[in-house]
Amino acid sequence: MRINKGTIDQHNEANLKVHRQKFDFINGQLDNTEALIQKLVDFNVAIPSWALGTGGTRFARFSGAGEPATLQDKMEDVGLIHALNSASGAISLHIPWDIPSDYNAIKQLAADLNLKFDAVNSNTFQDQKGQKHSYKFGSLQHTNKAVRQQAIQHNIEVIEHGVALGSKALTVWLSDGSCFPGQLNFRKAFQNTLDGLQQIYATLPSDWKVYIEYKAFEPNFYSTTVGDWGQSLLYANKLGPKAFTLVDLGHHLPNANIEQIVALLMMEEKLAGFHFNDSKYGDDDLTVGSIKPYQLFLIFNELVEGMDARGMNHATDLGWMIDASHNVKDPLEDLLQSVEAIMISYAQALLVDRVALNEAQLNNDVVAAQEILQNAFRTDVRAIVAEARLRAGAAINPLQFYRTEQVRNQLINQRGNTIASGL
Ligand code: LRH
Ligand code: MN
Repeated sequence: MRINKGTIDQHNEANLKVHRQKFDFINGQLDNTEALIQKLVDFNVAIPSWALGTGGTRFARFSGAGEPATLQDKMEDVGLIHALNSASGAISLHIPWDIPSDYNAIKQLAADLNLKFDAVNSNTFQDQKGQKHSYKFGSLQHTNKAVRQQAIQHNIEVIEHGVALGSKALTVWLSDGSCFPGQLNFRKAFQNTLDGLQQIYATLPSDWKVYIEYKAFEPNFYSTTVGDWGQSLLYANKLGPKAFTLVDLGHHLPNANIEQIVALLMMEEKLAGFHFNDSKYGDDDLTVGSIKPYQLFLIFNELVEGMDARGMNHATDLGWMIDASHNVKDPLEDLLQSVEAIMISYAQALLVDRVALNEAQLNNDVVAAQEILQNAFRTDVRAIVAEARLRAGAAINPLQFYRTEQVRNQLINQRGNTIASGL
């Protein structure tokens, strides 16, 4: 379903007066609004192809309606989100869930929808129909060479799919690990995995990157072979300059200091980017900023400090992706909320008075340091984020537009009560 530009203009017209009041109020308090707005206009977060349908848990999945049934439908839904917030101009595909049947048609559709193809994701955590060897006891770590070879071959094929689409990165998340003490020789599992990753790495095009995504637990519940940032960094350093560590916010043990991990990975120039989501307990894959918005702000605070310290391009030098699952929300509303939360945290981090913070840190003025950070975190930047959307031709209030225009009902009328497979 395509959003008509005229309808967005009408929406903005109706919201302009109130928006102007809010924007003029915050603009009056800041001295770098224009630079801030330009950074927001340039910033984009990729949408995962697997998060456009309703998700579920092992207990139940309460499916929604009007959900995408094909890759084309999924791209249309990402295009719809991007038309409303002009900050979601990329889709991240998962192979084999999203193997294009016609590459040229898919690339033409992406161009029509103003979308790029972000990192492609391999999948050796499920057994596909007709698959020769099972991944029940792992893939690249597996004790059986034939299983490892099958997983290596799959990742090489995923890179080929990505090259054909114009993607520039492969994300490898391995569910490999063990469920019981004694089940696995950790050293051999690491070495098998490294050997497999080295064979995959050797086939990477010169301008590609490989993102090593770590996760503390699930589906294995005793050990995970890429279980934390240290292990992922070990692999990335042993692989070479095109290998980086990907931070999925939900993949940490409780109370992990993720912003410190981010600062150090950037110090090592080994930060790939993110799978943004939020969680209270495990890998809950909840809406970004819905549980720990202050943590999200602190992560962006380290990102802005680290990127500026290295003269990095905020919009393009790291991988910005969402990885969420929608058990009780409309998937598109959930994704609109997630992108909004990311833009708000990024804008607040850009407001931090770096000179004053640096001075407070040098003087160990702990109170002043907290005041400087929380002053930015407590600044309501929503009108500035909306202004960036307005200037980029998108909607002042995407969620309000989505509901007022009854977009979900229009999708149901168009697709019928189709139910898509979400995670
Ligand atoms: C694993 C993960 C990984 C994806 C999968 C869909 O928990 O975060 O990034 O492959 O979710
Ligand atoms: Mn992830």
